[in-house]
This record gives sequence, structure tokens and C-alpha cells, in this order.
Amino acid sequence: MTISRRGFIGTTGAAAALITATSVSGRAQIASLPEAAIQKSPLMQPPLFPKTGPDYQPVVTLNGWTLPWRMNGDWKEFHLIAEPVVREIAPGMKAHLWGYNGQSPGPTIEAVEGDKVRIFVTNKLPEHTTIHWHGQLLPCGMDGVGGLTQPHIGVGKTFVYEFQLMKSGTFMYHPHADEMVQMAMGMMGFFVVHPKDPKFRRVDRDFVFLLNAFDIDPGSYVPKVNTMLDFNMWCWNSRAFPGIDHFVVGKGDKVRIRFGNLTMTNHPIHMHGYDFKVTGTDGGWVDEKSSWPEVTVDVAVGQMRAFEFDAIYPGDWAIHCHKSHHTMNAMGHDVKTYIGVDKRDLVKSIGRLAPGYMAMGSTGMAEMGEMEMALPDNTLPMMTGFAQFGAVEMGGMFSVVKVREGLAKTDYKDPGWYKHPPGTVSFEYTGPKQALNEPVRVPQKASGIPTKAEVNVVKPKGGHSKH
Ligand SMILES: [Cu+2]
Repeated sequence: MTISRRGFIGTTGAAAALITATSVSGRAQIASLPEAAIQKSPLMQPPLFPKTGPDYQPVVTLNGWTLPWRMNGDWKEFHLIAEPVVREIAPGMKAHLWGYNGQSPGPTIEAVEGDKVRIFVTNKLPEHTTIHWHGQLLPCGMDGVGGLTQPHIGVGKTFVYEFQLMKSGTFMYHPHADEMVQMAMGMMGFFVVHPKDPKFRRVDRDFVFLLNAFDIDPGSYVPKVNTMLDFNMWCWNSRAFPGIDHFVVGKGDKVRIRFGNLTMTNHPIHMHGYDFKVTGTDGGWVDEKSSWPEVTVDVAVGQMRAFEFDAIYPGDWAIHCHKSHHTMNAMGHDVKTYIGVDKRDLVKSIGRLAPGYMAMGSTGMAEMGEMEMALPDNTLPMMTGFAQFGAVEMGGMFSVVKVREGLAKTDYKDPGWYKHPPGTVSFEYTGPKQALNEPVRVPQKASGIPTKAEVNVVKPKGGHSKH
């Protein structure tokens, strides 16, 4: 049976029949386990271009890779191994997580609309697991909900999932067994189904990542799995700034960025320098006429979003979660605010009792970005990272979209910092200190709150002073 997109959209009944018909068809072919590729590196691997079957533009997984497959008859076979892994969150910090095939997240699965996929899942965890294929239309018994649609995959066992990919789009996979623990430990992966028609919604670069969060005490390695909201590592693909790969893009490329949220809160993802169109969710493609413009797109828990733009403006454009606490690394939320407080004497006296004591800044926290503080082992600074003009003062869910002229279509190497054309960088004013006619200002305390005496001095001109 040949499958066309038109067929799926037009004949829901036929598609529904197909879902049940494919469930048992390939069982006799299973002769051996496919090799399970393992990835040791936490760095972005080159996209995996298809050597057989329909052409497509493969995705690039930030700090990740795509799982190789083999053909067995007309089935595409993959092998995932659920296992404990060591993941570098950023240089200087490693976490002991659970993942797949050597990394957290697991490898991205890529296939084509209409493909029959057979996914072997071997459980090398210390407890049982399953895999749920988030967003896929499939036979109920392949949905991966432990206890509900299948027995759990016991320790040391291998289970097989078989289904036909009913539509193209953006999906993910994760356990549906002891979910809170297994997702808090980093078990998840991306699943992209490419359109059968290579021209449909084609882009030049297609980036994918999952948002995840961990609660790892400074100096330790294992996430606290019972944390509900107060996480301290806000990650894209289990990496935090400055460990997150940059999005390297050629000027003029058509670019898609897709992401899914498996944390416990929503994330407004904001990209600088462009407006973009939201073109897809885990439910499917947004009709081109209804794709809506944004500069920030919120992604709720358990949702996926895809947006697209034409990379016409060169530069180093920030891309980040807009919740400012999510662009920080390990921080305690019970830190007192000292802005406007002169605490020199206080620090001196505490320093006598606890050498090395440092309080939060009186003028803000920017000094944290430049400070070379002694940190516990295996801990990332709260604000960190340097670029060509100094400290970036970020952490967590932050990266850079680097749009450059003249990149080869397959070039994802870091091109370095953007060379700004002369006269296009914000600069310091060095003229006279006071504008003509500017009224003389009463100096205020560092807190910005004038004293009672000062309030009495400042009398506004005009008609608003009478009560
Ligand atoms: Cu966020």
C-alpha cells in the first residue's frame, strides 16, 4: 500500500485502519538485535543524511546526535538502550543521569512519513521502564504506558515497538514508568518524522532540542528526583550555558528551530534580531496561512513548538528562556537582596568568623559574572560565560544564533564572534556631562529611595503639587 499525505488528510478511516493493520505484520522477520550505537561525546554530531529512501534535510540536535538504523525488509530498525550515563552539563560539571545509548537526552530518532519503524528497547537501568512515543498516532498497545498498554520492560529485558509513521512532524519519546524519577534523571529524546514529499516545508537548517531541568546540589552529581519546582540547572538537552551549542546559520538560509518541554514549568523562548513564524506543534504543522508571528514563544509542559525564519540579518543573536531565573546556574533562592545596602562592615565582621565569606552585591549581581570565586567541585558559576565584549552574565537556558555570510550548507563549526561593521556597535558618550537646560538633580541614596528630607526638597513644577 502506498501512502500519500493527501490520503491521510482526506481519509481518516483508511488511516485508522492502517494503524491497527500494521501492529502484527513484521513479527516473523525479527531475527537479531540491531547494533545499538553509543555516543561518548556531548558535542553536536553532524546531521545524518539519508542514503536510501526519500530525500530529506536531516535535523541537527544541539549537543546531540541522530540514532543510526538498519533496514530489515521494509522495516526501519532502531535500538535504544536505557541506561545510567554520565553527562557533561557544561565544561566543569558532570551529572550522573539516566539516558539512552550513552547520553541524556537519548539520540534523536529520524524517519520518514509512511515508514514502518521497529524500535528495540533494552533496559539496563536498575528498575523497570517503558517508552511512550509522544504525539505519534499508533496502535494503542505500542503507546508505551506501563501497566496500561503493556507490561513494564523489566531489568535486563528487551521489548519491541512496531508502528507505521502516520504523519510528518515534531515528536519526542520518554518513559511512562516511574515517570517522575526517570524524567528527573534525564530520560527523553527527540523524534522527527520528515515529510514524504522532500519539498514540503523544506528548510536549510533544522535544529532540535528538549528543555529539561535538574536539581543537583553544588558539589554533587546525582539530581534530587523529588524536586517539584525549585530546580537549579535549567538545560537544553541536558546542557547549560556556556555548554549549549551555538546555532550556526548561513546568511539567507531558511531555518527551523524545534523544541519540546519536559520540565515542570513553562518556558517563553525568545530569540533576538528576528521575528519568526510559529509553524508547528507536536499536534502537527500549522497551516502556512495561519502561522503566527512572534519574537517569544511560550512552550508549556509536555508541549513542542517549531518556528521558522529567513536568516537575513547577520550577527550574534541571543536566544534564551525569558524567565530570568532560567538563565542562571545553581543558585539558592533564599539569598537576601542587598541592593542599596552598605554592608562593608558586615562582611568584615562575618569574614572574621567565616573566612572567604562573600555577600551579594550592593549594586546588583553583575559582579558575579566576572568573579573568579572558588566554587565547590563539580559546580558551575551562577552567572558566567565571556564573549568579545566581556562577561555575558548568563547561565542555564541561553545560547547564540550565529548568522554568517558564505557558510557551506553543511558547515556547523563555530565561526567565532561576529565582526560588526564599523559604526554599528553601541558606544560610550564622551561629550559634556550635563545637557543644556537639564534641571539640577538632588542626589539620592544608592537604594533609589529618597529620604524624607529629600522628598521635601524636590518640589515638582506645574499644577500637580496642590492636594
Ligand atoms: Cu524557562
